Amino acid sequence: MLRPQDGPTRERRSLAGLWRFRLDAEGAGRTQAWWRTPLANAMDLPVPASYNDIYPDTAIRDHVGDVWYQTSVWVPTGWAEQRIVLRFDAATHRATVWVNDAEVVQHEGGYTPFEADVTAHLRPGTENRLTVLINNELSWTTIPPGTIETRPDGRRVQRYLHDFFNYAGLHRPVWLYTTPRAHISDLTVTTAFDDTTGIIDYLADITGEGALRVVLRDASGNEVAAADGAAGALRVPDVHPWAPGDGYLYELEASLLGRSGNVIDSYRQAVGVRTIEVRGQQFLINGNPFYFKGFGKHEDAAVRGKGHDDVLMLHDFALLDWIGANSIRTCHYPHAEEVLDYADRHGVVVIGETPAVGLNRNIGGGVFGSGKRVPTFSADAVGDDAQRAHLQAIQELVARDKNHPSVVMWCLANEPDHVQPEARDYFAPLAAEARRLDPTRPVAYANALLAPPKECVITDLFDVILLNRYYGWYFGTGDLESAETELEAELRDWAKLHDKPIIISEYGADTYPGLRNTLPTPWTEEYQTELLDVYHRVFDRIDAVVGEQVWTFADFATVPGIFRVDGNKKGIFTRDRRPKTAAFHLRTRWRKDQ
Ligand code: BDP
Repeated sequence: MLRPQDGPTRERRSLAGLWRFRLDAEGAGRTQAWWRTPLANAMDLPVPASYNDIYPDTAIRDHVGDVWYQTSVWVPTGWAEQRIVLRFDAATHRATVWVNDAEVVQHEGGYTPFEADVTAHLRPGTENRLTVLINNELSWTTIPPGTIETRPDGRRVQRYLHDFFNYAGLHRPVWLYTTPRAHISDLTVTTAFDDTTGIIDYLADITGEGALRVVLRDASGNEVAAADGAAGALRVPDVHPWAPGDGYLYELEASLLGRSGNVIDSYRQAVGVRTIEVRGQQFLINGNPFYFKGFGKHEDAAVRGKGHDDVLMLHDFALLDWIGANSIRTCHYPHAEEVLDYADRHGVVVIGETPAVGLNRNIGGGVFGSGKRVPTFSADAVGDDAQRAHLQAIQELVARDKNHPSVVMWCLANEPDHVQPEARDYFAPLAAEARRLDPTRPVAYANALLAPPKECVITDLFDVILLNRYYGWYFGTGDLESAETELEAELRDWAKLHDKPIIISEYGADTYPGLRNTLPTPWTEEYQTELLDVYHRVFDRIDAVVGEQVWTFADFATVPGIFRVDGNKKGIFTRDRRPKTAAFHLRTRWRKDQ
């Protein structure tokens, strides 16, 4: 799915700003057709942002159900001959959209873009009303799942098994953009090497008539290859590869040409030439073993919630660089496309994750259950509908991110039940679909410690083993000696059982900033630092370990709970991005070879 862009044949208009907003707990707006008139009794709300934390009002923060957004847009008369598209980069978790009186699109899933051709519904030269109904409910048919509890007083409360606050709203930019009527509708690029020559295979989808021509330019703007046809291969001698820490990008300009050679449409696609391969217990980028250093990371910040913000994004990347991280996992959902663009340009490696988190009735809010197993994959919990939603989430993630060189692997789920035999039937078609859609990237899921390695029924469906481990925290709290021996024994088991690379995709400890002790006791800054040391000693002794991603980059919001002190405090940075002691420690380790 192509991102909107400005260019000789296209124009883009951001709809960021203050919109009108209204809660609708009773769902009255659907029957009263609120999209037909200016939204009554509305308040201001910024887009993009989560709506939850803008006002000090629990009715908004904890709202369950429908909310309405509305704005008005002027469409210039100059757009009359163009095809006009309305695009939402994300609407969490589902949306219905009207332009003036017409419903133009519905979308399910809170973290991938969707769009509608609104040419027939917009009136150029006038002001147009744009209304969005957003619903934040999670159920056993949604990804991520959840359940709604009705309290004795009639209040509906959203429950869910994942450990981050259920922020909702228009989290990412909203665009109106134009394309010519005949246009390039999709582009797919994959890359390979023939010795020092880069090979770029491209495939364009075209709507309407026209001939396709592509030109590839290097980062200085020099043309290095060209081809004609909707599909083909470009060869670049002495190619400059994209590599971790070296985000070198070429630009592929695709032009749709009319009979006389006139340019009907043109689209520019950044291309990083690189390969990914899993060989035995190694993860190779461009044929070189790669070791992941970094974090599982949320999109989360005070006030804006999960709202995308370039200021915060840049600051986070600056901190990743400062600490010597080379990679992130986009926990626990696809992050904004701006994040991937930045990662492409700066050589940051990304594990792209779907929103399939909490598919496990034996873990709640990051906390493990009593040991008595409850089935997750069943008709009354995660069943066929959820699997269909999960499949759609995978398809939309790959469609959105397939061309990003920074994305080196798909993580299809975080901590699902991996022991229940039905997990295999659930995951086999999902892994197969991810491979079919994208044969160039490995697939994985992040494993929680529910059972010893040999009891996992799904590892062989995947290419890389991602392990989220909490020895010394949830298991053997405070006992770092046992943590060291148990972690090592378990990792050696995995390495013996499977000829696959292992990444520790989560490890860490809640740490209250400023809480210090001469003895490392849980919640202190000393304990976080020592726990990381213990894990690092073990990782360094096991060759199959090809990466360490600490949980987590920064403290983040969760539902209230006795295990959470104003949110999850496993951040190496606080929620306002100040370093805890462990940050300096990690910096020493991660920067030692740089
Ligand atoms: C893991 C989850 C993560 C949680 C973390 C924790 O993958 O989402 O936040 O534990 O408990 O189980 O801190």
